[in-house]
Amino acid sequence: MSGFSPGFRGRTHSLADRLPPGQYPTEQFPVLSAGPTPQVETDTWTFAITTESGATRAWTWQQMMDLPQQETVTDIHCVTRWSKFDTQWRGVPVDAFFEDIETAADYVVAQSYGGYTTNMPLADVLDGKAWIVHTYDGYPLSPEHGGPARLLVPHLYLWKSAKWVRELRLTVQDDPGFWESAGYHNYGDPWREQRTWGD
Ligand SMILES: Nc1nc2c(c(=O)[nH]1)N[C@H]1C(S)=C(S)[C@@H](COP(=O)(O)O)O[C@H]1N2
Ligand SMILES: [Mo]
Repeated sequence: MSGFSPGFRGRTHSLADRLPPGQYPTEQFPVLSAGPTPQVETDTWTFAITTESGATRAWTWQQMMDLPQQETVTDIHCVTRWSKFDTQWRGVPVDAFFEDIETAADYVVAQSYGGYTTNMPLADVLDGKAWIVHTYDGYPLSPEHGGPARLLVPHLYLWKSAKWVRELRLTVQDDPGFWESAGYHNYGDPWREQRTWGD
């Protein structure tokens, strides 16, 4: 033990280090939806990427499930101040859908069944930073949490994680989504507490 400074062991495992400013931890998983929960069936589900030139590539549910799947365990942070540690998801890294996509766009707008939209830099959904997830905690993702599949971008506030995701639309110009147009921060980094426009 001697040789370790006081508090060393405690600090290395401190949950406080994982809590962004202004957040509180919760074991619950609140539901936050701007409208009714759309009924999206897997047999008619498609997920598409549309480039800035209008070219579209689409995947059926089975085609999505045939892509390499990944488990991820991550903390999530909602702008309403709750954070949830160690959430477990299964899905496809967004990178896998981009293998044959030709684009020079720098931005993406995620579009959902039901009409919700949210924008972010394209770089923020690539390089292992985002997933299309269909399983939560070992069970099919429930409709109220975005099932059958949602975008998961855990390093940004959870409003960027579009539930019932239908399309990623690539844009040359940044195009604010639903909450971003209503005063939420355009980027939404929880560690810099980017909640609203002025932050
Ligand atoms: N399609 C869609 N996606 C959405 C929303 C929404 O209203 N519609 N709400 C966002 C917000 S504000 C948050 S905090 C999270 C909430 O996800 P949850 O309901 O699974 O907790 O979903 C985000 N994704
Ligand atoms: Mo939110």
